[in-house]
Amino acid sequence: MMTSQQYIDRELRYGAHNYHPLPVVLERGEGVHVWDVEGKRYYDFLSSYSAVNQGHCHPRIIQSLIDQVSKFTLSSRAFYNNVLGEFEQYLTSLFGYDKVLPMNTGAEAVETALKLARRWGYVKKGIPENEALIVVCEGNFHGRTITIVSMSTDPDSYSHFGAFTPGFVKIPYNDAYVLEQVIKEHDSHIAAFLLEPIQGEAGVFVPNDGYLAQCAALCKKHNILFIADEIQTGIARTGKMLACDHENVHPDVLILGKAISGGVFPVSAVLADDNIMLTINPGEHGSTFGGNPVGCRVAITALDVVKDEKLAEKAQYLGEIFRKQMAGINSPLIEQIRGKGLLNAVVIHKDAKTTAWDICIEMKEQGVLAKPTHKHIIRFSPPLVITEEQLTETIRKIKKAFDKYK
Ligand code: IF1
Repeated sequence: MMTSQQYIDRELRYGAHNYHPLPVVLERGEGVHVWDVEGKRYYDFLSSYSAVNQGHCHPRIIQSLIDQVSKFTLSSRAFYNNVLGEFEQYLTSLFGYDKVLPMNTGAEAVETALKLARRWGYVKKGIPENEALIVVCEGNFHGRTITIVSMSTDPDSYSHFGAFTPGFVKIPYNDAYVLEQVIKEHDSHIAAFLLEPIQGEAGVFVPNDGYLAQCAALCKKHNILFIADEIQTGIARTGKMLACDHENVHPDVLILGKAISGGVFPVSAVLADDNIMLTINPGEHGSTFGGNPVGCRVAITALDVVKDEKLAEKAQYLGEIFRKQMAGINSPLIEQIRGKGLLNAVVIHKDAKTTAWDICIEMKEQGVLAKPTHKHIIRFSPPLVITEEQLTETIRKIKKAFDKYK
């Protein structure tokens, strides 16, 4: 039998070094729990970056995967298949759009939204060819492609990956006034404003109440598409089906990924109404695996689970409890606890000797897995199927980890 260290050494030897994982090797998951190769059980407080909101290996989702893969896996879009239309009808009626365009990963869906916005800008808004601008926010994270890192302000994401895609204007997040100024400056050339309703990678940065609604109103007034990247915040994570729902904002273009399939199969999607979506014609965009029957079937079940198990309501209720109980930990290391629903972060004092990494290692010893973002922030995002008792038990373990560094 191999030890954890041997698995880790093998990955280091043969795999690219594009990640720095916590030293734990997982082999099994069920609901809120994962097990390492030595058989130790952990509470998963990352949920694979909010992809497994429905919990690991949800039996209903796994069953629909098994049923579909036993029957038919891939038609390609050269032919129709009998599941794609059902998925499209389901998604458009659930989120209130005319059309959906299916892709696989988050980055692909973001690329799709950018192409859609530019196309709409040229053929509907009348922006002069090749001059469309898309406004994005400082601190954003939308994925890893060359075009997407061209929007990034994080040197880890973009350094030495140039030349970059032009056509982006970067403004501070959480400041509708700056958006208005930029619109005044470039108005007729701006196709879209793209943002995360809560910035994930930036450290679960929640904007002020009203920010999303103000931005959406400005976009509407100036004929600019409001595009929400809800890849991480969507699918009940923040206490509503979409984070934009907290401010009753209906984005012109909605980007979904991650938990849309319960983390079982890569599925992403872009939603928009006909006047936007139908600006892309046959042969102008697509993907070999996009809209495959396995992903479609899995996503339908994964969304059924979110509704049937009332995961949005649970996230809302348990999020309040989480932030309240965490405030009771009372560690001198903790500067702030912030978040919405079950997307939360603990900010460690920047000048503290103890880092977020140290705390995560100690939490791992206690049987809780979470991952630092930057040096001083820990993200806490358990599967939404967690019970109140399990949440309370985990917070006791988290407290023990912090107490170790008193
Ligand atoms: C990694 C963070 C999470 C995303 C938003 C698009 C994508 C993501 C809002 C791209 C992906 C991931 C990928 C990940 C780390 C991660 C992340 F720390 F960067 F912020 F989730 F918390 N839009 N987020 O959050 O989706 O192409 O990966 O499917 O390891 O790079 P993808």
